[in-house]
Amino acid sequence: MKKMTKMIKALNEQINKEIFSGYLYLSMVSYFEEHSLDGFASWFKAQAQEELFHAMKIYDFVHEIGGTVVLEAIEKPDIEWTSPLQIFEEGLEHEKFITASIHELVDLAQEEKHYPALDMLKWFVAEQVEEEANFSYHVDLLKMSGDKGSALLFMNSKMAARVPLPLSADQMAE
Ligand code: OFO
Repeated sequence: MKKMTKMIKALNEQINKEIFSGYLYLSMVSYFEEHSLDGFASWFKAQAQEELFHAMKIYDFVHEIGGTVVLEAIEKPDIEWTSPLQIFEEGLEHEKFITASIHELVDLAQEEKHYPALDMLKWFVAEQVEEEANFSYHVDLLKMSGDKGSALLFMNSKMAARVPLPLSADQMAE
């Protein structure tokens, strides 16, 4: 195995967190599927995919800088959800946690004078602003709509505009 510097170790931990994010959002998809909120389910499937893309961005970067990717076990996400609002609130909290983690990586890259990592992480700093804004916006909408009734159904139809890339064999065949 190649050398595991502090920076590479921390990037490996971030890969794990990004994959966990995807896992968490897939767990949320399940709630929406069970409640026939297909638009929300579609939005969260796309979100879960985006998290895998985030993980792969770091995964590829670690290899580019001559490091080793060491994949660890992914934590089990929560599976008990009570409402769309609670889900978005949990999502927002999770994104704040990820933002803090990205900022710690930036601090480390600065300390270590790891300029390539600093450059790569700029993308994530901007992305986290978007991630938090996205969840926060939906928390606000759900609070305004009362998290149920026709407003929720209207929101569900709007959420359907965000679709994942083909995920299942059925979709691939379409
Ligand atoms: Fe990877 O941004 Fe969300 O978690």
